[in-house]
Amino acid sequence: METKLKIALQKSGRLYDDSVKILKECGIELQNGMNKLLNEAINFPMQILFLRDDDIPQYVEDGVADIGIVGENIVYETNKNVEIIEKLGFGKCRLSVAVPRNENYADAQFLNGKRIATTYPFLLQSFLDKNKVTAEIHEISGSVEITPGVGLADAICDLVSSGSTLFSNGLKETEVVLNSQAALIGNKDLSSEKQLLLKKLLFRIQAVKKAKK
Ligand code: PRT
Ligand code: ZN
Repeated sequence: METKLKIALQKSGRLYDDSVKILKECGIELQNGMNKLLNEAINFPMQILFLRDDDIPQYVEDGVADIGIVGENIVYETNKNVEIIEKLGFGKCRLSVAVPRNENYADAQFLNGKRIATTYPFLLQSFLDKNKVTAEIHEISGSVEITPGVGLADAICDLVSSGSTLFSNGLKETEVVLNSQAALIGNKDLSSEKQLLLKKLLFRIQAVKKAKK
C-alpha cells in the first residue's frame, strides 16, 4: 500500500481557512464531498484529519496524525512531545496578561495574591514562576475577558490580536506571555518514507512563504 502523510487540521475556527489555503497554495487539492472529518488529497499522498485544535498535539504525539497545523499557543500549553517544524505566518496573536484599565500596574509583582482567570493555566503558571509571583489561577473554558467585570477575577491571561475585546471589556494589556502563530508540527518518530513526503511538503511550503514576502 502507498504510504500517505496524515495531517491534522482544525475542523472549524480561526485556523481552518488558512490551513486549507496553504495546502492549496502548495498545489495539494482535496476531494469534494467527502466526510467532514477525513479527506484525502487528489494529487499528493496525503490524508487530512479535521479535529479540534486542542486535540491536535496529542494526535501528533501518538502518531494518529503524522503532522498538524496548530497555534504555537496550543503546542506550548499542551506541552506534548512534538516537533515544531515551521512557522506558517498566519493565526498571529499573543497570550497576554490584562487588568482593569484603571489599575496601576507597574510590573508582574502586581499579580501577587491576585486571582487570574485563563484557559492557559500551564503557560500562565510558567510565567508567574519566572517572575516569582504567587497568584491564584482560575482555569475557565471561555469568556475569560468578562471575569474581572463581574468580580470573578482581578486579572486575565488570554489571547489578543487586535485588542478590541480587551478594550470593550475595560481591560488593558500589561504583559506578553507568549507570541504565537500557526505552526506545522510533526511526530518525532516518522518513518523514512513519511520523512521524504514531509520534506516535499516543506519544500513547497517554504516556496509559498518566500513568494509572499
Ligand atoms: O473548536 P476549536 O477548539 O478547534 O477552536 P477554538 O475555539 O479553541 O479556537 P479558535 O478557532 O478561536 O482559535 C484557533 C487559534 O487561532 C488559536 O489557538 C490561536 O492560535 C489563533 N488566534 C489568533 C486566536 C486569535 N488570534 C484571537 N484573537 N484565537 C483566539 N482569539 C480570541 C481571543 O481568545 C479573544 O477572545 O479573540 C479574542 C481577542 O481578539 P481581539 O482581536 O479582540 O484582540
Ligand atoms: Zn480549541
